[in-house]
Amino acid sequence: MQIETRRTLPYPDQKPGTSGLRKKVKVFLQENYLENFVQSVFDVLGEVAGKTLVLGGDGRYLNRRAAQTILKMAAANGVGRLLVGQGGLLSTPAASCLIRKHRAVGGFVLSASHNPGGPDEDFGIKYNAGNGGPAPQAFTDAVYRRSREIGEYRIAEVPDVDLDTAGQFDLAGMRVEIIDPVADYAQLMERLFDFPLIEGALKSGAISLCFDAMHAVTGPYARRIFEERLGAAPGSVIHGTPLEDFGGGHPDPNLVHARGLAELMYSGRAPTLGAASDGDGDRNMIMGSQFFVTPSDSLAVLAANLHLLPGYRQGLRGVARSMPTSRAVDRVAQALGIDCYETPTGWKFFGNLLDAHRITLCGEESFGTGSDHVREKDGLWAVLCWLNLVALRKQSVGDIVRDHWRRFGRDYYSRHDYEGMSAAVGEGIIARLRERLPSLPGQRWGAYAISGADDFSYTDPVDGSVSAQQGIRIVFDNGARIVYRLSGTGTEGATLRIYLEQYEPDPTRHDRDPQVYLRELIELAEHLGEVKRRSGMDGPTVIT
Ligand code: VG1
Ligand code: CO
Repeated sequence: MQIETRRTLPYPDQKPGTSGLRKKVKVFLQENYLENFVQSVFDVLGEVAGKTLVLGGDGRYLNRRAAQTILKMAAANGVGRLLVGQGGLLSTPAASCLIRKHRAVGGFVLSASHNPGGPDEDFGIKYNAGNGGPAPQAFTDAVYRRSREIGEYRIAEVPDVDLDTAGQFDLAGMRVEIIDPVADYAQLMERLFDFPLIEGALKSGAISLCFDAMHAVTGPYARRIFEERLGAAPGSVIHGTPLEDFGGGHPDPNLVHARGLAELMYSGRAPTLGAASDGDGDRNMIMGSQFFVTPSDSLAVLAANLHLLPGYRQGLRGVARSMPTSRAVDRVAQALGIDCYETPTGWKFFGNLLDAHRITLCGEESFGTGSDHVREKDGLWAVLCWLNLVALRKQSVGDIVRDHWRRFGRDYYSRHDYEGMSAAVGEGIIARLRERLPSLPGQRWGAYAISGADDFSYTDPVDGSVSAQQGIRIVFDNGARIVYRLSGTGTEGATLRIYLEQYEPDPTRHDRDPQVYLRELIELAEHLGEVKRRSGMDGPTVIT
């Protein structure tokens, strides 16, 4: 018989974080580490006979090896059909698209997203459910429980399969389809946007684009869609070949890690639109000539303009943002008379709202934007939104955003990350803030008087589930806000994130540098959190 049941011992640390299980490659290379987690997912899933699953990843180190293991385990666990992206590749939004389109029961996405890759860096795996979105908390909790008691896993004793040739074959009774990772996704994009308009504008030179794929998974998608289909000039996509170590960089689209792109956009040679995406293709950074669009502003601008695009002509049902995302989108929702939801950090919290048709658009301050077309944030989708908008409105990116601010006011925004502190220090900072919450309201520092302070708790309006302790919120009566939380995606120590924002209605004050405008608030945030004293760090390691 080709199917083997092998004995294994549980690991204690397979608890998924904000987005799947992320660990150092070395951790994943421990005996049966991946097998245990994958079998735990199958054990929680139950009967999969005759059902379809999707598999692919961001191309990082270990992607291919892990894909081979999962293929063999899927066959041994009785999966009917497995759709695998050619080369083992699938962007996160493309995986979501495939799960929905082919009515799969779910899918495995191999990625640690924006974390670096390579033998000494990070690997990750996440399971998405039948709606195409990240498995909900109840499911990942069950997987974690199962992983702590697992005693055996099933695997088919068969040679490795050829991941690089599109086609179909049988693997120990399971039908495997190696498919073009781009085709279904590109088709979906074509339905949502005005491709003829964008194509005309790109080919005539009315607009131009530089897209930085950061040597991650979006390279093949961007080349096919922007260059081949829409006629962007050859070379518009840079760093377009996926590499196992992303060329040594962090595939994290922000001004720090996409520095080359940022320099181009602030130079005299800047194209109309500059954009970048992350390791697994769900994040986006949007820039115009001499202009950086803060992700929270991008969400608000899209909320105000989405109805202009073909896939959204019927308007928005509602919008949602993660709690630390700025309140710019709330102002648009209010003007449109639609609901605006505030959810904890992580895309899984948007799933129920999207499935229940309560929202059309949602986003996070962490360079994530998406709509009801899939159940993940979607980097290229966001870039296409902006391409379509600049082609349609015939305005620069900067002018579109400045117009928006004139209409709604500007929410100055910044996030300060303190990476690499010990877990104890990070937890200490949050614990101390939590302790002081009751005494904070009413306290005043200069122009800043605290009007409210809490530890964010979310009750899902669809299924009633409660997620507590999702971040410390401090709100001031002058429209400012500070949020503190610890990252749930890191693989070493702790990262403290401090989110800062302040509302400015006066258009004559909309042209300031956010770091300068927010200076007092930044100092206050550091002071209230006792960050320097407790961490010994001089300042943040990354500012976005
Ligand atoms: C970060 C972001 C969060 C995002 C998550 C996954 O989580 O803050 O908004 O959903 O990454 O994105 P955390 O817990 O580190 O703050 V991705 O593109 O890394 O899957
Ligand atoms: Co990502």
